[in-house]
Amino acid sequence: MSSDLVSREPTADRLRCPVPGRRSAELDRRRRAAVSSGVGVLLPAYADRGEDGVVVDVDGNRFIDLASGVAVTTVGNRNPRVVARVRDQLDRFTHTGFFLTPYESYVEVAEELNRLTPGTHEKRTALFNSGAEAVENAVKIARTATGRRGVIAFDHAFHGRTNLAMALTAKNQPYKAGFGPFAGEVHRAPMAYPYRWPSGPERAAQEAFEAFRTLAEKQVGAENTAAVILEPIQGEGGFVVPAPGFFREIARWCADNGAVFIADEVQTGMCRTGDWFASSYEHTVPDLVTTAKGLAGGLPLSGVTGRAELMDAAGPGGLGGTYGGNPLACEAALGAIEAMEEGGLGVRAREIEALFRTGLGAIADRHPSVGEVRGRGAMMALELVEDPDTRRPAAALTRRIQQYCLDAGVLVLTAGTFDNVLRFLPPLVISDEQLTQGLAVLGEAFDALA
Ligand code: PLZ
Repeated sequence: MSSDLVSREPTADRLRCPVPGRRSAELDRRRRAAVSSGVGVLLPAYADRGEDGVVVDVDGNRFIDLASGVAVTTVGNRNPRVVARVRDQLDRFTHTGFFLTPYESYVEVAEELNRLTPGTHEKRTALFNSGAEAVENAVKIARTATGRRGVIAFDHAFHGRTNLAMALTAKNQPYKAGFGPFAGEVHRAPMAYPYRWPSGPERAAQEAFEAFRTLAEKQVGAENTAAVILEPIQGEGGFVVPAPGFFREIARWCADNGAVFIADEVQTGMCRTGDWFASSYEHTVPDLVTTAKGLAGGLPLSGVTGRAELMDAAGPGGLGGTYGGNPLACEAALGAIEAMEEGGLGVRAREIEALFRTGLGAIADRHPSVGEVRGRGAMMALELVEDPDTRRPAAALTRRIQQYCLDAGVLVLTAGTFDNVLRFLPPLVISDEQLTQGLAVLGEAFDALA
């Protein structure tokens, strides 16, 4: 991006006062006395309102949103289609329990997920509340369908915070430390992480696959492997795009060996990467797909969608939960899917990628601390290093750049096993101008600190 394109709204116009303002500071005092400190808070700016690409706090500060609550408000906050459907549902009923007296919207969300997930085979869906719950249920389904127990996950993986999901998640701090013992029969294989593969990115796919195969066949045993779970782009792990071919080879190994291939699309799904699901870029049809986050426009809803013969393997009552597929959340999902389809939000995600590639590329050209620019669609990242030769992770710099952006009114998240990745995942309805302003602040942060 050339600098004359940058029409940065002066910080003073966005921020009315230093953060936290008076009202936020008061709320934060109450939080410390009332809320478990195990629930972290990145920025003590208490939300008052969400707009398309902006979050407004209770002191009137406006933050450019490059985080969308971790890929949740993909269609924006208060998307009109979501709001209209949820309002209407509020006037009808708020809960019955789908297992007790079912309702149409749940069936319709299942039909939509069956239609939108990769592959034209016969599918079924079950709905839950959170991503972690979807992951847990995908593993339950794989185990009961195969009669096997072993599950293989990868380095840098994040699959959630419940017990089995924690076992599948790779990173110790803060996700696992002190929370064991973890669910058994979980094994970990190396990830084809191109930037950090010891013998270079060209060899990552082949060598990581060989290491996976040795683990699966010699240690776990193919005949014991119920499922292999992989994110098409690792989210919390640092927006790691697997080396080309790796994802597909793993899926093929599963098909050849009777194991269930689970694509965890909780973060990548629902137009985030420019297609409905990121597995499509890998020309892969997963056996099971987990969804959550962007699915329901901000309401809690998750799903497992996949091959009918797998999804129907659990006995009636084997899958469920009191709230799974809540009627308000289902209506929200139908509204969000309409908004994505009619707003062409997949195309928009690719436009956002182009804008970011230009803006982040310009920063990378000026700053050798940017080791890599990577990602897909509206899921882009910078990996920061202390030295481009040793590739030693620059965690402290990453944190300082994030803080600079937060202080200047731009919501930016970090990620990565080494805490050295800045990640950008704005709502897909954000304006070019807001993105450009966000990128300008990021550029200033690098110029000031890197
Ligand atoms: N699978 C791929 O990205 C959630 C977590 C935020 P839940 N990622 C954001 C935090 O700090 O907890 C995630 C994911 C992938 C599963 C999950 C879990 O989804 O809805 O948070 O349970």
